[in-house]
Amino acid sequence: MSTRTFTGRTFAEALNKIKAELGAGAVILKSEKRQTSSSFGLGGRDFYEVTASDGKDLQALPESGTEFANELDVKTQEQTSERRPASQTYEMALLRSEVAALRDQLSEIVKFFKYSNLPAMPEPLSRSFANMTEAGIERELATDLAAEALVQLGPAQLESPEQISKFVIGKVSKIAPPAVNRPMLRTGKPYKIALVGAPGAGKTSTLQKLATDPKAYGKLKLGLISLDTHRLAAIEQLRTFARVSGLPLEIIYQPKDVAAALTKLAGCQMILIDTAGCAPGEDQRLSDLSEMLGALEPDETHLMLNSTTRTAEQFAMARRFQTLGVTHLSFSRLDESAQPGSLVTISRLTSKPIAWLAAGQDFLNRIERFRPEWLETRMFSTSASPVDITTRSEQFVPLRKAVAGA
Ligand SMILES: Nc1nc2c(ncn2[C@@H]2O[C@H](COP(=O)(O)OP(=O)(O)OP(=O)(O)O)[C@@H](O)[C@H]2O)c(=O)[nH]1
Ligand SMILES: [Mg+2]
Repeated sequence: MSTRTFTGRTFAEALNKIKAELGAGAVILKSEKRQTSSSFGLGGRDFYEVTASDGKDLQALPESGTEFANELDVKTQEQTSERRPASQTYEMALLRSEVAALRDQLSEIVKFFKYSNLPAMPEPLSRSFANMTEAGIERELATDLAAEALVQLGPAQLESPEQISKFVIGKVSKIAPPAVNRPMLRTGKPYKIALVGAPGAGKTSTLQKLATDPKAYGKLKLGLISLDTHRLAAIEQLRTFARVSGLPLEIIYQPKDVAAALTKLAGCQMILIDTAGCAPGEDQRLSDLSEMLGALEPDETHLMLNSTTRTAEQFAMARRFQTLGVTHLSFSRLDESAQPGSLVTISRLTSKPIAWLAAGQDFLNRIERFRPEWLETRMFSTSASPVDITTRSEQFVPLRKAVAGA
């Protein structure tokens, strides 16, 4: 590394000299404003003294101490792999833990500065930022999105709330993608969808909406399976629904009953599987369910989440159910949720696409596929009503019409 001091009448003049001599990769180490010595008691002239290096050995420094800490960590790990006296090994371990703590602190500091100093934003962008956070998008993500808009949109676009919301939704749809796969309808081998989740998450209601609404699976030849055999009331709830809607229902108590039930429902295009709610701490119930689902081999396993519960709780639930091979997230109670933006956070944290959104206790017109535009309406439109998630009124399947009124 070569270090030199440059002077100039202005800072820019000194900087130009540095660039010319040391190249664009130069690193400023120190700069001072000084005065030439006075002659005959008169004041001297101002000038700038700037010390810079060619930056060759300093590549890691501008990135903060994190890289230095990483490097030191690697080096200390390499050294401890050699045979060393116990006291040295202890010191190395101590040093490593201090480096790790330092690294954590540095990343917290960087985060603090990044997210507490919002860049100055044009008024429409700052309003969009407020809309995002009010709708439950985490503040850090909203800050990142606003900063990206600031850099990527032109001045005219930044004055247009519509252009900003399009930009934000474009980004959000990559972070929380809608489920794009459509069921493969094969003869003799029904497509199976299981709904899992905490007690009261909305599994059975959502299953009923999916089975009833023509925009969901209401037009398909459906069969139902219930694995929720712990409560008599749960069996009765689904039995009544199956009877009124004219759908075949199989209740499975043990994994060995799976094959027979699937044979009975072989003529269906799709089978919807209802499961028992598993609360935190009910590990046995979760592992029983895992065994049942292992035998059923669903094509999709949706984790049902109640959108009105706290994001941290939804995430804890997602972690708990990951052993069941969850493929999608579906949400209930969006009619009661003031912060639908939390969907984005959960989808991002779990890396799972969002499939269905349910909003309300009726079966018809209370379920729809997640689309990023839906979130756009909820976040940026002042007229969006929380209850009104669907607007289309397609013809209801006559066979299941009675259910809607039940
Ligand atoms: N407002 C509103 N209520 C809902 C929604 N989905 C479900 N509910 C209500 O929430 C309660 C629980 O719903 P269920 O569908 O029985 O929940 P579950 O996950 O099957 O519950 P368990 O079988 O006990 O684990 C019921 O009173 C439903 O009517 C929804 O989208 N909006
Ligand atoms: Mg249920």
